[in-house]
Order: sequence, then C-alpha cells, then structure tokens
Amino acid sequence: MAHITFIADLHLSDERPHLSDCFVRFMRTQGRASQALYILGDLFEFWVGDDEQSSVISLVQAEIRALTEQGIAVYFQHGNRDFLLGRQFAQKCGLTLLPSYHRIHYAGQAILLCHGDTLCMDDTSYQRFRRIVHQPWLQALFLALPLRWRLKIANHMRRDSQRQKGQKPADIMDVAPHFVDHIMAHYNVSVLVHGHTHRQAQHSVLHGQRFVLGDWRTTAPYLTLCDTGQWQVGEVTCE
Ligand code: LP5
Ligand code: MN
Repeated sequence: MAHITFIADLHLSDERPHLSDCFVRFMRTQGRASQALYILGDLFEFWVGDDEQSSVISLVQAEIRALTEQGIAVYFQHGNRDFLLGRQFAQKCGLTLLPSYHRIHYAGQAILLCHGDTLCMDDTSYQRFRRIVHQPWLQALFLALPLRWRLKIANHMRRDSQRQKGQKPADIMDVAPHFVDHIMAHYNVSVLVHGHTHRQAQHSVLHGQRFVLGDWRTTAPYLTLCDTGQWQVGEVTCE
C-alpha cells in the first residue's frame, strides 16, 4: 500500500557501526517501499560542516542517493545535533532540506513536522543556547575554523550537554503542552509529528494527535502514514 515514512534521532556515527548497518537495512526495505521519507533531525550524532568525510557520511549519502535516484523524495529537517548540515551534503545525494516547521498534506490530513527541540519551551537554558548557535554570524565563524578544532568543540559540547541533562528535571526536557496547542493552531493542523525527546508515543491533544518518534538504539523505530489515512508504527531490529 502507498505510504510515507518518518524517522528521527538516528544519531549515526562511526562509533556505532550497528546503527549504520541498521540504516542500510532500513533504507533498502522500508525506505525503498515508501513514496517519500522524512528524516526529522539528528540523523547524525553531530555535524560540524559539510567538508567532514567519514565512512558513515559516505554510507548515508550513498543510501539516500539510491532512493532519490529512483524518484523517492527524501526530506530532512535539522536536529539540535546536526543543524549545520548544509546544501553541499544535500546536493550530493538529492536530499531536500526543509525549514524547522514544515506542513504537509497527505491522505486528507494536515500534518506539521518538526524536530521537537523548539517545542521544549520550559528548557530555557537550551532555548537560550539554541538562539545563540543559530546566529548566522556565529555559524559562519565556526565553519571557518579548521575541521580538527570544530570536532574538538563539538565533542566538548556533547559532553557538556550530557552533564547538563543529568541535572535537569525530566519534565522540563519534554514538550510544553501549551506550546504544542499554540503551534498546531498556528499551522492549522490536526497532526504533529516530531522526535528529539526520545519518548516514543501517540498522544491525543487539543487539536488532534501528536506522534513522537523513538530514537534508534537496539531497534530502529519508524512511523508510516498510508494513503488510506492509517498511521502505523514499525521497527527494524539492529543487531
Ligand atoms: O543533544 P542532547 O540530547 O544531549 O541534549 C539536547 C540539548 N543539548 C544540545 C547540545 C548538543 O548536544 C551539542 C551538539 C553539537 C553540535 C555540533 C557543533 C556545532 C557548533 C555550532 C556553533 C555555532 O542541543 C540539551 C537539552 C536536551 O537536548 C533536551 O531537550 O536540554 O541542552 C543543553 O544541554 C544546553 C544547555 O542547557 C545550555 C548550555 C548553556 C548555554 C550557554 C550558551 C553558550 C553558547 C556557546 C556557543 C559556542
Ligand atoms: Mn534532538
């Protein structure tokens, strides 16, 4: 049956080869069977610029290209780890970059897509951090640094983030319900799909449904929407 597929939070890196294997399996089965694939951010563990080269980067590009060359559209929204992924990477594999909020219409449903970090409004220190690192001048400055320095900074930021998360109450790292209602009304949708929180679920909300995608660990969870209007959760096992 014709359908579109959504994934997020794969966090691929050379340090996690089992996830790269899983990505290949996913793309060659579920990916290939879809009319379109939406990757809602954090495809990579982190991204420091399109000039970086590694086995996992080449592998991801080849698998995306294999789909786009067959006419299957692959879309990408930036996550909080790979917001620097740019046009150069996208052009190499025919990937379409989407803005941080993107509305689609499929099977008679109006659906809003986003990574999910912008919904966590109560995590005020993260929102401050996000505003800073999304400044174009700071990004340009960062991208002008030697690759080795950028990798060092990114690794430092990752460690810092893990430490900070350990000190934050769990509920502030979830979406703010009032903001979910606001954004769904603003975009006039009855479905919201996002990742980031890693709290895979389907919630009934004021304006309809909110689907939260799970992150990839021992399984690769995905969500599909059939042209009949039916939503389904699936997963590929990552050994
Ligand atoms: O990613 P995760 O799941 O660990 O936690 C996120 C939030 N953390 C982040 C940080 C990223 O993990 C770091 C990714 C590196 C990207 C590559 C380098 C690009 C550099 C570009 C420079 C222009 O997103 C975490 C949230 C959590 O999700 C749950 O939602 O809580 O937020 C934090 O940990 C951030 C801290 O709370 C805020 C730190 C203080 C901010 C001070 C501003 C300093 C700005 C310096 C800029 C160079
Ligand atoms: Mn994220």
